[in-house]
Amino acid sequence: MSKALLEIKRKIKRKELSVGVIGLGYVGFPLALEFAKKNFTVTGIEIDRDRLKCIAQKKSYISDVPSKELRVSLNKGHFQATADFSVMSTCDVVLICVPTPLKRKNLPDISFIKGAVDSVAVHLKKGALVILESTTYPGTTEEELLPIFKRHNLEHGKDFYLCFSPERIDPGNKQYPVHKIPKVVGGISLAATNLGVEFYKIIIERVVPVSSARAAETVKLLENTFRLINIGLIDELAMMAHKMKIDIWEVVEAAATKPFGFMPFYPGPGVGGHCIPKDPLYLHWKAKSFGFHSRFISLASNVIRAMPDYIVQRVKDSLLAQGTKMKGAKILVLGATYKRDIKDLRKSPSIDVINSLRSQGAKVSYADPLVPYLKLNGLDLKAIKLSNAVIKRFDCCVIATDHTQVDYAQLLKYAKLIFDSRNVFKGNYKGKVERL
Ligand code: SAJ
Repeated sequence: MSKALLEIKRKIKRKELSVGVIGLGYVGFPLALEFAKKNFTVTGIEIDRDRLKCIAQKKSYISDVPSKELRVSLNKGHFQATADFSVMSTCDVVLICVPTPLKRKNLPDISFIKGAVDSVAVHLKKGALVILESTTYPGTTEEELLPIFKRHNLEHGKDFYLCFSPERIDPGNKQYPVHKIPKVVGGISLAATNLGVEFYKIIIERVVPVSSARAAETVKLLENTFRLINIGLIDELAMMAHKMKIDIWEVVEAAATKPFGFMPFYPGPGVGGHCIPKDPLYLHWKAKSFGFHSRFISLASNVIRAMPDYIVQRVKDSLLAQGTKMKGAKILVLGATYKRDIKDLRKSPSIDVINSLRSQGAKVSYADPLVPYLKLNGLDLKAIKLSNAVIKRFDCCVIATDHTQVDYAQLLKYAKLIFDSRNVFKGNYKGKVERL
């Protein structure tokens, strides 16, 4: 057993291990508190002043982190948050959980990762373990991060150890809290991987070592590319089934009875959020640098990207069947966020549906219990409060995201026409409800 492994085991056993977490968002903040709850000393680095202010007021801004837990860890001195990277000099393990967005032309943007690593390297404690959790393309840890440490005259395996471990946080998922989600980890060396395994075993029931950081990076991208491809497939089959007068929802439900070899995906107005639209494009971009064009990722992305306009075309056809033209039609879009009961507008296809309806001359309003206001290309929209009279006013109500707290019975009773892209109204409501 390596000296470093003996050392980390000793520190863990004595609860002397000091943990640093860069980025206190929906990934870093729950992780930081998990280690603090195990009575380790955890320091969060956060550059967002508003977040630091919330923490100073002992108020959590992430639903998976109860303020009570935050208060206890702060009061016990097991957790502190700062914008000052110099505290990294006291940390035995540093987790990097910063955003990896897309730049224009769908190019990966790892500037947040590189900035964080540069700042960490300046203050890194000798022998520290650094683990990147931010989703990124295969090769980032080895090809982009190692050179930064080298520039700071830090030698891997001596001055520090480096791993990648994909984040798998599922915000709001009570069935799978952090400690129940198996953790994949792959290091630049076996010694690094072993340290990563030892570290995550503190809080996570099952830790899965892989042969390299590159393999670990690819695991995460496979997981989310798998979702993109299958959502693209079911979106295309939904369009096909409509032509063939087959109820795609009934077909998926029946196929889902197969106890093996099938996993249900459901059609919708497109794919939003901060993971699924982006992660596969990181893989697509890296593959291209090897001269490999992933046709599946391109095709699925194109099918999905066309869904908002397809939905709008179906709404137009449904209106026409009732003798109403799209131009000037009063349309209410229900659900502005990208996913049921999640308050997140990032890349929400509902917004694309609203923009597409407006481009066809419809007068569009929206209702969403989680989103009181919407800023759309300079237009400020206020969420409509649903009532019998209000619902009656619209020529068509489009269900784009199916929040559970909406009264769909009321909608069915008072709406003239409903286009349901989420199968809220299972079954046949001829003439009143059109489904995707
Ligand atoms: N969507 C469909 N049909 C489906 C599933 C999703 O149209 O069958 C749409 C959703 O409406 C949404 C988008 O795709 O607009 C993304 O939905 P998602 O369920 O994949 O949720 P996300 O974006 O929150 O993905 C995250 C990912 N988690 C991590 O990367 C750690 C993903 O790997 C998880 O599988 C997913 O949460 C989850 O299952 O909740």
